[in-house]
Amino acid sequence: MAEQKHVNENTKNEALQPYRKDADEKLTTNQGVKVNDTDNSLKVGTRGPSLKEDFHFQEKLTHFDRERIPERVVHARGSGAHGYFQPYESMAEFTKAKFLQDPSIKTPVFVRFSTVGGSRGSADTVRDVRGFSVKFYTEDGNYDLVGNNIPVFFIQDAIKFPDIVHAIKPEPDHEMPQASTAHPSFWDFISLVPESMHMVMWILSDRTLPRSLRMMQGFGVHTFRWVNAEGKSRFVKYHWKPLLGVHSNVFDEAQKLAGKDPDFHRRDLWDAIDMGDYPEYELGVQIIEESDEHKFDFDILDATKLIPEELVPVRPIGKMVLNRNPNNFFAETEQVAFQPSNVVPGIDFSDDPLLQGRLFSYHDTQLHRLGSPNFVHLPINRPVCPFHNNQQDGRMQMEIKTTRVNYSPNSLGENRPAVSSEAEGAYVHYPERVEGSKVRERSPSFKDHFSQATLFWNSLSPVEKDHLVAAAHFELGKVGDQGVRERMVERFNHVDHELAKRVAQGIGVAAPTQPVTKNHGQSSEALSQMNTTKTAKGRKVAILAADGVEAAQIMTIKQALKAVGVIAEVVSKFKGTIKSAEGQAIEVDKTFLTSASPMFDAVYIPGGLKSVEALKMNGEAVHFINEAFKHCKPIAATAEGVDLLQTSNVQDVAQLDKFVQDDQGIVATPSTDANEIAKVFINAIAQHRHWKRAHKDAVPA
Ligand code: HDE
Repeated sequence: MAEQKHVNENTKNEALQPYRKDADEKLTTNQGVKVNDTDNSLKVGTRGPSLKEDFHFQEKLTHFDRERIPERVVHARGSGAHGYFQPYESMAEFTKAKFLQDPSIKTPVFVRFSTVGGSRGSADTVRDVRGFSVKFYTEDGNYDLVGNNIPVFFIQDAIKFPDIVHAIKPEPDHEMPQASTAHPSFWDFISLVPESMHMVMWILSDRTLPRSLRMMQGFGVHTFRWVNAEGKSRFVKYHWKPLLGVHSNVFDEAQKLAGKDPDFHRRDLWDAIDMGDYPEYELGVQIIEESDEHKFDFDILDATKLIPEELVPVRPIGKMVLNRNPNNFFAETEQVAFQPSNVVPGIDFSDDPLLQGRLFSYHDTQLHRLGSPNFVHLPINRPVCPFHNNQQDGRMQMEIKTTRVNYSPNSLGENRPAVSSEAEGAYVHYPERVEGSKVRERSPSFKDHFSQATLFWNSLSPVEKDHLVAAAHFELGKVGDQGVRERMVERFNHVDHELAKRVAQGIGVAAPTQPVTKNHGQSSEALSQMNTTKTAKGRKVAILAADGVEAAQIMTIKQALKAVGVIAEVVSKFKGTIKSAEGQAIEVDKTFLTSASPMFDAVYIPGGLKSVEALKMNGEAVHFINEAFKHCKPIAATAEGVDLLQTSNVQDVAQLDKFVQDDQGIVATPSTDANEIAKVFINAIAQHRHWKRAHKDAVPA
């Protein structure tokens, strides 16, 4: 893509501008009165009583008392970032949306990633769907694409949303468990609502354990509509693909990370942007002609279905780059208000009953959460184009409207603000023809709840299948009610007989003797993470070291890793510096207390007799290696560093006395020249995990 020439000029949104300090920044009250002491309240004598006239105290405390607003009822925990979107080429053939016309225009965006079930303060790495919301500040108004990292949803009709969310959330009597679906009420609901089975398969898969927000996909989920300048409409499905590939943690790691660093994803995103390693996602669309609406064996209005990429390929249309961290979490990430009903000319809705319900619910929830219809004037929510209307007053009105005319039609104000024609850029809803009787019924075309759940299962690699079954054992293992567990096995039996038998084995339920239906045997490549982009870029390596380490080996590996966008950090017993064999001071980035192997993607152990002897005697260092080994991460060692591997469980799998370059991701050489292993190590990191690793289950880590 050619370097950007032309930035959308309409970016006068304060939230998008960096924070500037006043030259003379003094503490004042909110009235602008300078304050002489903010550490002592005003009292009679030094021992009190305190005085009511202390207006600074009162203002400080009353504001503090009101700092919290209701957290989002779902997706409460989120992380935001600014960036831009740039199309690869004009999409004029398909949509008149202005931000998709000119490849030289960068449209500013604000993105919020989130978990769904947990509270604002819950951990990042819980097993959960991730929200993927993008606000495009286009010259025709704001467009919100509010998606998830899973392409389908639990339910088909929005009226069931409160039910599924109540079932997911902590149980109402004791408010347990936090940020987890591993509890009876969730599985009770799921076992009674078969339409949820496809999404449940995704929930139990590695998709709900992303390694990084930079390494997960996004989906619009619903079928939307695009309309071009001639008024021709087509259906579209949106896909965001991360340029770093789609990668996950293993469940054990994710659980440990929730304690070791509950902000793991937020920190990873922040640090990457801070270092200039900007996360990038390609936007793709599946375009379906209106005449093809009914050609599939599922209904494209049913949000529990995806359109396999084999049937309709994903066409890449542009790229999003996240290049600026927010200045203020509350003002931006917390107050940002997404609404699927925020669309611009050229983008319209389908009749998906789940989408239709969302078009109401988001605006309603923002009114409650942000407390006033004027939330649209908050800097993060304001459009970058001019906006005028006769909406008036309301709590926290931030504009001082200067006209006496606030109705339409009017003659006193020359009938302004005036409506526009479609040719002048007005949004005109697509004139879809509809007819029918009012009914509370589900379309018969929404009836098949299992075929795509089976498609997903068939598409997974053996390792992904193992993870899914283990996740089901964990989740259902926390359900005391035998009836619910039995019903779930029965549901899994509709997906695949083998799957049902494997799940039953781990949860104390008799395995079903017969399949319910024959597995259709179809699969789709795009559904397995095994087929994703493999790159070492964006990964993090721990270098285990102590006094006496060979500094040259550290430097060589660090340089080689840096050249391919991998960060390396020195982990040792104490913070501060260690002294190399050559007498050089080496900065320690993390200690065995402030870090753990789940925070890294790979481990390297440099040589240096004294260093390795000290690490051998340190149980935490040996545990670090064993844990990385168990989680199938690459492990490299040079010179005496190899001896540390001999002390760990790694010795069981690898011939450590000679250079190893195997498919187990263990890279070791007796040589002191770290260059000998750099390339192989980087390749091993790019693989992400080495699932073929033998004996890993036996490792006590
Ligand atoms: Fe949401 N959803 N949702 N949802 N959703 C909310 O809006 C709702 C659905 C999604 O980062 C709420 O501002 C209904 C599907 C994301 O701020 C609420 C239905 C998808 C976010 C709401 C759905 C999503 C939300 C809570 C069924 C993927 C976070 C706070 C019809 C396409 C947005 C808020 C952010 C948030 C309602 C289903 C994604 C209550 C009624 C399907 C990413 O309005």
